[in-house]
Amino acid sequence: MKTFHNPHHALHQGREEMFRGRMVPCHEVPARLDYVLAELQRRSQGGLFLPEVGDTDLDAAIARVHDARYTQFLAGAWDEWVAMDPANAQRDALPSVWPLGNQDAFRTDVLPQNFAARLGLFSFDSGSPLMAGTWTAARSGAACALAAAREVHGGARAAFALTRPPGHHAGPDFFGGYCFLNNGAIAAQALRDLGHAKVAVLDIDYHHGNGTQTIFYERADVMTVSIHGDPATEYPFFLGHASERGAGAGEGFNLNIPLPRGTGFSAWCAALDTAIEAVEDFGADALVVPMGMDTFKGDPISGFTLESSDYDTVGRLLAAASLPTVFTFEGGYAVDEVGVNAVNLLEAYCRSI
Ligand code: OKP
Ligand code: ZN
Repeated sequence: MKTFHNPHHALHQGREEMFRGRMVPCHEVPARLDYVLAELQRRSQGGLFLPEVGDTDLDAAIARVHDARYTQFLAGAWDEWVAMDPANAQRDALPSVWPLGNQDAFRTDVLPQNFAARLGLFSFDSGSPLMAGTWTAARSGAACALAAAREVHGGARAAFALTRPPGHHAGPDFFGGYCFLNNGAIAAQALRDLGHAKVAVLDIDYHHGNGTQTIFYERADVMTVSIHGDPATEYPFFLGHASERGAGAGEGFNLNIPLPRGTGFSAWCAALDTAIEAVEDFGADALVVPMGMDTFKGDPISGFTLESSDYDTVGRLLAAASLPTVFTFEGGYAVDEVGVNAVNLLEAYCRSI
Protein backbone atom coordinates (compact mmCIF):
# COMPACT_ATOMS: atom_id res chain seq x y z
CA MET A 1 0.00 0.00 0.00
CA LYS A 2 1.18 3.50 -0.80
CA THR A 3 1.91 5.92 2.00
CA PHE A 4 1.41 9.64 1.43
CA HIS A 5 3.44 11.45 4.05
CA ASN A 6 3.37 15.07 5.06
CA PRO A 7 6.64 16.85 4.25
CA HIS A 8 5.69 19.87 6.36
CA HIS A 9 4.54 18.10 9.51
CA ALA A 10 7.46 19.29 11.66
CA LEU A 11 6.44 22.93 11.11
CA HIS A 12 3.83 22.10 13.71
CA GLN A 13 5.75 21.47 16.88
CA GLY A 14 4.08 22.65 20.06
CA ARG A 15 6.10 23.58 23.09
CA GLU A 16 3.72 22.85 25.96
CA GLU A 17 0.12 21.83 26.52
CA MET A 18 -2.13 22.25 29.51
CA PHE A 19 -2.35 18.79 31.08
CA ARG A 20 -3.91 17.94 34.44
CA GLY A 21 -3.60 21.48 35.69
CA ARG A 22 -0.08 22.28 34.59
CA MET A 23 1.95 22.97 31.51
CA VAL A 24 3.81 19.90 30.27
CA PRO A 25 5.83 19.19 27.09
CA CYS A 26 3.52 18.35 24.20
CA HIS A 27 2.73 14.66 23.73
CA GLU A 28 2.00 15.10 20.04
CA VAL A 29 5.59 15.46 18.75
CA PRO A 30 7.15 15.28 15.26
CA ALA A 31 9.19 12.18 16.21
CA ARG A 32 5.93 10.18 16.18
CA LEU A 33 5.64 10.49 12.43
CA ASP A 34 9.38 10.10 11.87
CA TYR A 35 9.34 6.74 13.67
CA VAL A 36 6.49 5.44 11.52
CA LEU A 37 8.24 6.62 8.37
CA ALA A 38 11.50 4.98 9.44
CA GLU A 39 9.76 1.70 10.21
CA LEU A 40 7.93 1.71 6.87
CA GLN A 41 11.29 2.15 5.18
CA ARG A 42 13.02 -0.47 7.29
CA ARG A 43 10.39 -3.06 6.44
CA SER A 44 10.00 -1.88 2.84
CA GLN A 45 6.29 -1.58 3.38
CA GLY A 46 4.84 -0.09 0.18
CA GLY A 47 6.13 3.06 -1.44
CA LEU A 48 6.52 6.46 0.17
CA PHE A 49 5.02 9.39 -1.70
CA LEU A 50 4.50 13.08 -1.22
CA PRO A 51 0.94 14.29 -1.76
CA GLU A 52 0.62 15.83 -5.20
CA VAL A 53 -2.57 17.77 -5.02
CA GLY A 54 -3.29 21.16 -6.59
CA ASP A 55 -4.02 24.09 -4.28
CA THR A 56 -7.48 24.69 -5.72
CA ASP A 57 -8.51 21.05 -5.36
CA LEU A 58 -7.10 20.91 -1.84
CA ASP A 59 -8.91 24.03 -0.67
CA ALA A 60 -12.13 22.70 -2.22
CA ALA A 61 -11.74 19.35 -0.39
CA ILE A 62 -11.10 21.11 2.92
CA ALA A 63 -14.09 23.41 2.35
CA ARG A 64 -16.34 20.34 1.93
CA VAL A 65 -15.75 19.55 5.60
CA HIS A 66 -14.78 22.78 7.38
CA ASP A 67 -16.55 26.15 7.59
CA ALA A 68 -14.94 29.00 5.68
CA ARG A 69 -14.70 31.33 8.64
CA TYR A 70 -12.94 28.63 10.66
CA THR A 71 -10.31 27.94 7.99
CA GLN A 72 -9.90 31.68 7.39
CA PHE A 73 -9.30 32.14 11.09
CA LEU A 74 -6.78 29.28 11.20
CA ALA A 75 -4.92 30.53 8.14
CA GLY A 76 -4.45 33.97 9.68
CA ALA A 77 -4.30 33.11 13.38
CA TRP A 78 -0.53 33.14 13.74
CA ASP A 79 -0.14 36.58 12.14
CA GLU A 80 -2.87 37.95 14.36
CA TRP A 81 -1.21 36.47 17.41
CA VAL A 82 2.16 38.03 16.63
CA ALA A 83 0.57 41.36 15.69
CA MET A 84 -0.85 41.59 19.21
CA ASP A 85 2.65 41.52 20.71
CA PRO A 86 5.92 40.94 18.84
CA ALA A 87 7.14 38.85 21.79
CA ASN A 88 4.37 36.35 20.91
CA ALA A 89 6.57 35.17 18.04
CA GLN A 90 8.44 33.12 20.69
CA ARG A 91 5.27 31.67 22.24
CA ASP A 92 2.58 29.29 21.04
CA ALA A 93 -1.01 30.48 21.05
CA LEU A 94 -3.14 28.41 23.43
CA PRO A 95 -6.87 28.88 24.01
CA SER A 96 -7.98 29.71 27.51
CA VAL A 97 -11.55 31.01 27.36
CA TRP A 98 -14.71 29.51 25.82
CA PRO A 99 -18.38 30.41 25.47
CA LEU A 100 -20.75 28.20 27.46
CA GLY A 101 -23.16 26.06 25.49
CA ASN A 102 -26.01 28.35 26.44
CA GLN A 103 -24.28 31.38 24.94
CA ASP A 104 -25.18 31.78 21.30
CA ALA A 105 -21.71 32.89 20.31
CA PHE A 106 -21.83 31.16 16.94
CA ARG A 107 -25.19 32.46 15.83
CA THR A 108 -24.05 36.01 15.64
CA ASP A 109 -22.62 37.11 12.31
CA VAL A 110 -20.06 39.24 14.06
CA LEU A 111 -17.14 37.40 15.54
CA PRO A 112 -15.53 38.78 18.70
CA GLN A 113 -12.81 41.36 17.99
CA ASN A 114 -10.46 39.98 20.59
CA PHE A 115 -8.14 37.26 19.30
CA ALA A 116 -8.31 35.24 22.53
CA ALA A 117 -12.10 35.20 22.25
CA ARG A 118 -11.98 33.92 18.68
CA LEU A 119 -9.28 31.38 19.54
CA GLY A 120 -11.66 30.02 22.16
CA LEU A 121 -14.69 30.20 19.91
CA PHE A 122 -12.98 27.97 17.33
CA SER A 123 -11.59 25.41 19.81
CA PHE A 124 -12.55 23.21 22.72
CA ASP A 125 -9.49 22.61 24.87
CA SER A 126 -6.23 24.05 26.15
CA GLY A 127 -4.11 21.13 25.01
CA SER A 128 -3.73 22.19 21.39
CA PRO A 129 -1.12 24.89 20.84
CA LEU A 130 -1.10 26.76 17.55
CA MET A 131 2.15 28.11 16.12
CA ALA A 132 3.71 29.65 13.00
CA GLY A 133 3.64 26.43 10.97
CA THR A 134 0.37 24.94 12.19
CA TRP A 135 -1.72 25.96 9.20
CA THR A 136 0.89 24.86 6.63
CA ALA A 137 1.40 21.53 8.39
CA ALA A 138 -2.32 20.84 8.82
CA ARG A 139 -3.14 21.83 5.25
CA SER A 140 -0.41 19.62 3.88
CA GLY A 141 -1.75 16.80 6.06
CA ALA A 142 -5.15 17.27 4.45
CA ALA A 143 -3.39 16.94 1.08
CA CYS A 144 -2.15 13.50 2.19
CA ALA A 145 -5.72 12.50 3.05
CA LEU A 146 -6.97 13.69 -0.34
CA ALA A 147 -4.13 11.94 -2.18
CA ALA A 148 -4.91 8.70 -0.31
CA ALA A 149 -8.62 8.98 -1.18
CA ARG A 150 -7.76 9.47 -4.85
CA GLU A 151 -5.40 6.51 -4.78
CA VAL A 152 -8.14 4.25 -3.43
CA HIS A 153 -10.68 5.67 -5.84
CA GLY A 154 -8.25 4.91 -8.65
CA GLY A 155 -8.43 1.21 -7.79
CA ALA A 156 -5.86 0.68 -5.04
CA ARG A 157 -7.18 -1.53 -2.29
CA ALA A 158 -5.77 0.76 0.41
CA ALA A 159 -3.63 3.84 1.05
CA PHE A 160 -2.12 5.41 4.14
CA ALA A 161 -2.16 9.14 4.91
CA LEU A 162 0.77 9.51 7.30
CA THR A 163 0.06 12.91 8.76
CA ARG A 164 0.32 15.02 11.81
CA PRO A 165 -1.11 16.99 13.47
CA PRO A 166 -3.86 14.36 13.75
CA GLY A 167 -7.43 15.07 12.68
CA HIS A 168 -10.28 13.18 14.29
CA HIS A 169 -11.08 15.72 17.04
CA ALA A 170 -11.37 18.62 14.58
CA GLY A 171 -14.97 19.53 13.77
CA PRO A 172 -16.57 21.71 11.10
CA ASP A 173 -15.54 24.84 12.98
CA PHE A 174 -13.36 23.81 15.90
CA PHE A 175 -9.92 22.49 16.74
CA GLY A 176 -8.85 20.59 19.85
CA GLY A 177 -7.24 17.35 20.95
CA TYR A 178 -4.13 18.27 18.91
CA CYS A 179 -6.28 18.30 15.74
CA PHE A 180 -6.93 21.20 13.34
CA LEU A 181 -8.18 19.75 10.05
CA ASN A 182 -10.06 16.46 10.06
CA ASN A 183 -8.01 14.34 7.70
CA GLY A 184 -10.25 11.28 7.98
CA ALA A 185 -13.39 13.31 7.31
CA ILE A 186 -11.72 15.00 4.35
CA ALA A 187 -10.83 11.58 2.93
CA ALA A 188 -14.37 10.27 3.54
CA GLN A 189 -15.98 13.29 1.88
CA ALA A 190 -13.54 13.11 -1.03
CA LEU A 191 -14.49 9.45 -1.56
CA ARG A 192 -18.16 10.46 -1.59
CA ASP A 193 -17.46 13.21 -4.09
CA LEU A 194 -15.50 10.80 -6.28
CA GLY A 195 -18.58 8.63 -6.51
CA HIS A 196 -18.54 6.17 -3.63
CA ALA A 197 -22.19 6.06 -2.55
CA LYS A 198 -21.70 4.99 1.06
CA VAL A 199 -18.57 5.61 3.05
CA ALA A 200 -17.91 4.37 6.58
CA VAL A 201 -15.43 5.81 9.05
CA LEU A 202 -14.17 3.30 11.62
CA ASP A 203 -12.15 5.17 14.25
CA ILE A 204 -9.84 2.95 16.31
CA ASP A 205 -7.99 5.69 18.22
CA TYR A 206 -8.24 5.44 22.02
CA HIS A 207 -10.12 8.75 22.12
CA HIS A 208 -13.58 9.27 20.72
CA GLY A 209 -13.56 10.98 17.31
CA ASN A 210 -15.82 13.81 18.39
CA GLY A 211 -14.92 15.97 15.39
CA THR A 212 -15.76 13.29 12.84
CA GLN A 213 -18.98 12.39 14.63
CA THR A 214 -20.06 16.04 14.62
CA ILE A 215 -19.24 16.51 10.92
CA PHE A 216 -21.37 13.56 9.75
CA TYR A 217 -23.95 13.34 12.55
CA GLU A 218 -26.97 14.19 10.41
CA ARG A 219 -25.94 12.29 7.32
CA ALA A 220 -27.03 8.89 6.05
CA ASP A 221 -24.33 8.61 3.37
CA VAL A 222 -21.39 8.53 5.77
CA MET A 223 -21.57 6.19 8.73
CA THR A 224 -19.30 6.94 11.68
CA VAL A 225 -18.22 4.19 14.07
CA SER A 226 -15.80 4.67 16.95
CA ILE A 227 -14.28 2.34 19.55
CA HIS A 228 -12.81 4.34 22.43
CA GLY A 229 -12.31 4.90 26.12
CA ASP A 230 -15.64 5.58 27.84
CA PRO A 231 -16.18 9.36 27.81
CA ALA A 232 -17.60 9.09 31.32
CA THR A 233 -13.96 9.02 32.43
CA GLU A 234 -11.89 9.60 29.27
CA TYR A 235 -11.10 12.54 27.01
CA PRO A 236 -12.91 14.20 25.19
CA PHE A 237 -15.60 13.53 27.84
CA PHE A 238 -18.60 15.30 26.34
CA LEU A 239 -19.23 13.13 23.32
CA GLY A 240 -18.80 9.44 22.52
CA HIS A 241 -21.58 7.79 24.52
CA ALA A 242 -23.39 4.76 23.17
CA SER A 243 -26.67 6.69 23.23
CA GLU A 244 -25.46 9.00 20.41
CA ARG A 245 -26.90 7.32 17.32
CA GLY A 246 -27.07 10.17 14.81
CA ALA A 247 -29.83 12.70 14.18
CA GLY A 248 -32.33 13.56 11.45
CA ALA A 249 -31.48 11.75 8.24
CA GLY A 250 -28.37 10.49 10.03
CA GLU A 251 -30.27 8.68 12.74
CA GLY A 252 -28.88 5.18 13.11
CA PHE A 253 -25.68 6.04 11.20
CA ASN A 254 -23.44 6.82 14.15
CA LEU A 255 -22.22 4.00 16.37
CA ASN A 256 -20.18 4.56 19.52
CA ILE A 257 -18.61 1.63 21.33
CA PRO A 258 -17.19 3.00 24.58
CA LEU A 259 -15.06 0.61 26.63
CA PRO A 260 -13.85 1.04 30.20
CA ARG A 261 -10.33 2.20 30.92
CA GLY A 262 -8.18 -0.91 31.35
CA THR A 263 -9.85 -2.88 28.55
CA GLY A 264 -7.59 -5.55 27.03
CA PHE A 265 -7.35 -7.02 23.58
CA SER A 266 -10.03 -9.72 23.74
CA ALA A 267 -12.79 -7.26 24.69
CA TRP A 268 -11.41 -4.64 22.30
CA CYS A 269 -11.39 -7.21 19.52
CA ALA A 270 -15.00 -8.15 20.17
CA ALA A 271 -15.83 -4.45 19.79
CA LEU A 272 -13.93 -4.38 16.49
CA ASP A 273 -16.00 -7.34 15.25
CA THR A 274 -19.19 -5.46 16.16
CA ALA A 275 -17.91 -2.32 14.45
CA ILE A 276 -16.98 -4.14 11.23
CA GLU A 277 -20.34 -5.88 11.20
CA ALA A 278 -22.06 -2.48 11.45
CA VAL A 279 -19.99 -1.20 8.52
CA GLU A 280 -20.99 -4.25 6.49
CA ASP A 281 -24.68 -3.94 7.41
CA PHE A 282 -24.54 -0.29 6.36
CA GLY A 283 -23.39 -1.42 2.90
CA ALA A 284 -20.33 0.80 2.74
CA ASP A 285 -18.40 0.75 -0.51
CA ALA A 286 -15.37 2.48 0.96
CA LEU A 287 -13.83 2.72 4.40
CA VAL A 288 -11.74 5.29 6.25
CA VAL A 289 -9.82 4.14 9.33
CA PRO A 290 -8.53 6.91 11.60
CA MET A 291 -5.71 4.81 12.96
CA GLY A 292 -4.76 5.84 16.47
CA MET A 293 -2.04 3.71 18.04
CA ASP A 294 -2.78 4.98 21.54
CA THR A 295 -4.68 1.78 22.41
CA PHE A 296 -1.19 0.40 23.14
CA LYS A 297 -0.52 -0.68 26.73
CA GLY A 298 2.49 1.63 26.98
CA ASP A 299 0.66 4.78 25.91
CA PRO A 300 1.30 7.56 28.43
CA ILE A 301 -2.11 9.26 28.15
CA SER A 302 -4.46 6.37 27.39
CA GLY A 303 -5.89 3.31 29.16
CA PHE A 304 -6.21 0.20 26.97
CA THR A 305 -3.65 -2.60 27.06
CA LEU A 306 -3.05 -3.78 23.50
CA GLU A 307 0.35 -5.37 22.80
CA SER A 308 2.50 -4.74 19.73
CA SER A 309 1.65 -8.17 18.27
CA ASP A 310 -2.09 -7.50 18.66
CA TYR A 311 -1.87 -4.96 15.85
CA ASP A 312 -1.22 -7.84 13.43
CA THR A 313 -4.65 -9.17 14.31
CA VAL A 314 -6.20 -5.71 13.96
CA GLY A 315 -4.75 -5.42 10.45
CA ARG A 316 -6.00 -8.86 9.52
CA LEU A 317 -9.53 -8.17 10.80
CA LEU A 318 -9.72 -4.84 8.97
CA ALA A 319 -8.58 -6.53 5.76
CA ALA A 320 -11.38 -9.07 6.14
CA ALA A 321 -13.89 -6.23 5.73
CA SER A 322 -12.85 -6.34 2.04
CA LEU A 323 -13.34 -2.63 1.39
CA PRO A 324 -11.21 -0.01 -0.35
CA THR A 325 -9.64 1.66 2.67
CA VAL A 326 -7.91 4.90 3.54
CA PHE A 327 -5.92 4.86 6.77
CA THR A 328 -5.11 8.16 8.49
CA PHE A 329 -2.53 8.44 11.24
CA GLU A 330 -4.07 9.72 14.49
CA GLY A 331 -2.84 9.28 18.09
CA GLY A 332 -0.15 7.11 19.64
CA TYR A 333 2.17 8.71 22.17
CA ALA A 334 4.44 5.85 23.18
CA VAL A 335 6.85 7.33 20.68
CA ASP A 336 9.45 4.54 20.66
CA GLU A 337 6.86 1.90 19.81
CA VAL A 338 4.49 3.85 17.58
CA GLY A 339 6.34 2.98 14.37
CA VAL A 340 6.46 -0.75 15.04
CA ASN A 341 2.82 -0.84 16.10
CA ALA A 342 1.55 1.13 13.10
CA VAL A 343 3.54 -0.92 10.61
CA ASN A 344 2.50 -4.18 12.30
CA LEU A 345 -1.08 -3.23 11.54
CA LEU A 346 -0.47 -2.08 7.97
CA GLU A 347 1.80 -4.99 7.08
CA ALA A 348 -0.68 -7.56 8.41
CA TYR A 349 -3.44 -5.77 6.49
CA CYS A 350 -1.45 -6.06 3.25
CA ARG A 351 -0.60 -9.71 3.89
CA SER A 352 -4.30 -10.48 4.36
CA ILE A 353 -5.78 -8.89 1.23
C1 OKP B 1 -5.64 13.16 20.71
B1 OKP B 1 -5.85 11.87 19.92
C2 OKP B 1 -6.28 14.68 29.71
C3 OKP B 1 -5.75 15.58 28.62
C4 OKP B 1 -5.87 14.90 27.31
C5 OKP B 1 -5.85 15.51 24.96
C6 OKP B 1 -5.67 14.18 24.36
C7 OKP B 1 -5.84 14.28 22.88
C8 OKP B 1 -5.70 12.99 22.19
N1 OKP B 1 -6.14 15.29 30.99
N2 OKP B 1 -5.31 15.69 26.25
O1 OKP B 1 -7.12 11.34 19.95
O2 OKP B 1 -4.88 10.86 20.13
ZN1 ZN C 1 -6.14 9.45 20.76
